[in-house]
Amino acid sequence: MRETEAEARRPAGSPRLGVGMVGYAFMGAAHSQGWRTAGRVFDLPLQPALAALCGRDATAVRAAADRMGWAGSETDWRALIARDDVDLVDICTPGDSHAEIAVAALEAGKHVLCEKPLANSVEEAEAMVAAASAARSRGLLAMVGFNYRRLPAAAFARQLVAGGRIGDLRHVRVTYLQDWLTDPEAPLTWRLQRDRAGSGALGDLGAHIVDLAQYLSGESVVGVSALTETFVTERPLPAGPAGGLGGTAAPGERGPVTVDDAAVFTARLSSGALASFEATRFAAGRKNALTIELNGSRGSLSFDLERLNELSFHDHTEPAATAGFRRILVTEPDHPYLDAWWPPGHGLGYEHTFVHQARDLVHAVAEGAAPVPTFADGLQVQRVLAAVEESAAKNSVFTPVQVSV
Ligand code: SOE
Repeated sequence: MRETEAEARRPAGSPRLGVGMVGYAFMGAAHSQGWRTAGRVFDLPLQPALAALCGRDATAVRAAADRMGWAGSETDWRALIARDDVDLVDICTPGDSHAEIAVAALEAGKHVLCEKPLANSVEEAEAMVAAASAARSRGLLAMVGFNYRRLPAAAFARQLVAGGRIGDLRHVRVTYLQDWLTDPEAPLTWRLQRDRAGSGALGDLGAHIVDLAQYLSGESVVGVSALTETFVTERPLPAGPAGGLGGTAAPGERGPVTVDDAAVFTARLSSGALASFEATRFAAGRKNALTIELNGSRGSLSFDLERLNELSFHDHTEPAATAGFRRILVTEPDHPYLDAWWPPGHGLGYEHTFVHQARDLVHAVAEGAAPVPTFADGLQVQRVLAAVEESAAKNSVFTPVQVSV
C-alpha cells in the first residue's frame, strides 16, 4: 500500500493519529468527546492523539484545551495546520471559514474532517471537493461530519433498506424541529447571520435531514419545491460569545436576522419517490426532534431521535391481521457499532455519534479508504440547500389560494 504523507511523518511502528481541531464551542466539545473516547472503546488501528486545539482567544482556548483533553493550543489555524504532530485537521468553526481552512489543510498534507454543512455556498463546496480529490492522489482523506449517520439505529435502517426489506421506496418524510428561537428576544448569534452561517434552519438542520434521507434511501434529491420564512427579523445583539445555541442578549442594540427561521420543502428522489422535509427553530416544545419515516412497497421504517435506541419496522409482507409497526431495540451486539458498548438494553445517546464518527474516520485513514460521507456527498447536500433557496425565492412556483373568509 502507498505510504500516505501522514504515515511518512509518523515514527515507525507508532499507532498515533495526531488530531488538531479548530473551534471549541458546542460542536468542538462534541467532536472532542468523540476523539477522546473512540480509542478507549473501539479497538482502533491508530490511536487518536488530541494534539492541539485552536481558537482566537489565547486564554479561552487554553482553558478549553485543558477541559477537553487537548495537549496543545494555538490561536491561528495556519499555525495549527503547520504542526508536525497534527495529521488530521477537524474543522468545527462556523461555515464561513470551512472552505479556506479545509483547502489549506489538504494542501498542507493533512486529512480533514469538516462539520456540516460542508460550506456556505455551492461554489465553496465545489472548491473543497476539487481540493479533496487533488489531495486523494497524495493519500489524504476528507470527510464531512454528518454525525447522525452514525446512530446505530440509522446505520441499521440503512442496512434494512439496502437489503430490500421495505421494497421499492415511495415516500420519505423527515422533520427536524428545535425551539430555541421561539423567544423573539433570543440573541442574534452567528447562526442567524448569513455571512457567517450561509443559511438558517435550512443549512443547520435541513442539511442533516437531506443527508439522512439520501443516506437511508440510497437515493439523491433531484428536485425541490420550497417555502422558507424568517419570523423574527430583528433581534438583540448577544452579550458575549455564544457557545451553545442561545446565549444572553445585550441590552439596547439590535441587528437584522439575515437567514431563514424555518424551511419546508417537498422533493422528488432519483427513483421517483416523493419526500417532504421540515426544518425549524420555532417548534415550541421540540428541543432536538428529528424524525424520519420511509414507506416502501414491502414495508416501512420509522425513527425518532428523541428515542434514538429504537427503530420502528412494519413488514408489509406479513399477514395483515398480525402485521403492524413493531419496536426494534437497537442495542444488540449485532447492530452497527454496538459490539464495543454495553450489554443489550443499555442504550447510547447523542454524544456517541461523534465517537462513532471518529472511529470510522480512523479506520478509513488506516486503510487508505475514502471515508463517507465524502466532500462530494457534502456538495450534493449543498446543491439541495441552494435549490431550496432558489425555489423559495421564486414566488412564481408558489400557487396562491384564494381566501374566502
Ligand atoms: C443547532 O441547531 C445544532 O447544534 C446543529 O448545529 C447540530 O448539527 C445538531 O446536531 C444539533 O443542533
